[in-house]
Amino acid sequence: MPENISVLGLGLMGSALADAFLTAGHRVTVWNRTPGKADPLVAKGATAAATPAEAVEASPLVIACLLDYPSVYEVLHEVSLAGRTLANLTTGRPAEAREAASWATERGADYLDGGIMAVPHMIAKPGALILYSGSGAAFDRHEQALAVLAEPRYVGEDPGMAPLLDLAMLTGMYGQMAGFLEAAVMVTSAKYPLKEFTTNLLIPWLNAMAALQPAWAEKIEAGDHRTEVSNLEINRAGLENLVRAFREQGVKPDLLLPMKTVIDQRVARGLGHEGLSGLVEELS
Ligand code: FVH
Repeated sequence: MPENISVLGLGLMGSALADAFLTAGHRVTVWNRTPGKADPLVAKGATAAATPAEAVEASPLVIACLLDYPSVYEVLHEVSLAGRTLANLTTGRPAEAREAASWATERGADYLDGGIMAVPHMIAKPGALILYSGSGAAFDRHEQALAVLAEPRYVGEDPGMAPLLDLAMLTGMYGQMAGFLEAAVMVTSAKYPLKEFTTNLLIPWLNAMAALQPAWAEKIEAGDHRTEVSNLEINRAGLENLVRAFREQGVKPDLLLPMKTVIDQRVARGLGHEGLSGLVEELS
């Protein structure tokens, strides 16, 4: 069933979201600070609102996809949100999401916060995921429309949960990227072909390690850091060896050093018998 949906913010992501709604047959109203960005969407059937208030007035579901939370307040501070669902897909921190939820609720809106786990060209394609948290009733009401953008995954009433999980997933990505970059510098320092290393050696190894992570998660949840694989003392020696090897190759292990620091701390506390999962206690 076609629905009225408004999209505030037509940057790369907001435009992709509006485009996906249009392609799915919804009646889409768009607004952007710089009006020209609405033109390609208007050519496809969207209505351009002259003001944010006009866009909010047009639809029960209002998507905000702006630079940051201050820009969301800047756009909506004088607009009545009564009876609307505000789905804020702007990237932010959990505390910002909770504050925005109170702010929107005080103005009469149901609030959903969203974490987009995709880049613009992935929107409306398999593999794209958007995490939502906040009003469960609003999510149920709009789930079908939101599913046009990406798989919608509701993660709870706490509005901060979607951004928190978004940031946790990005953390995993940055950790993996740090490992890849360090591996790359080591491999290229020896003039070994990096693509061949990445495809045939690194990726299968990382996949095998990733398969162990659910078991690690169970141990962390249980606070049980015993290991039958390799304890922190062994890992401390392993990282010491890695750092020396990097320096002997004439390259820097700088992205690995923070991990070594935390392992050293844990071992210095006399907990070298634990597995790597024990490091979460040092970080808590
Ligand atoms: N692009 C991506 O891959 C990521 C994927 C994960 C989620 N992010 C987040 O999505 C938000 C928007 O990102 P974007 O890629 O669309 O960003 P831009 O193309 O730079 O567009 C920014 C829009 O925000 C408008 N804007 C900025 N400041 C203000 C303001 N003070 N008042 C009103 N609007 C403002 C800007 O308008 P204009 O410059 O065209 O006039 C754009 O519409 C973001 O949170 C990502 O982290 C995307």
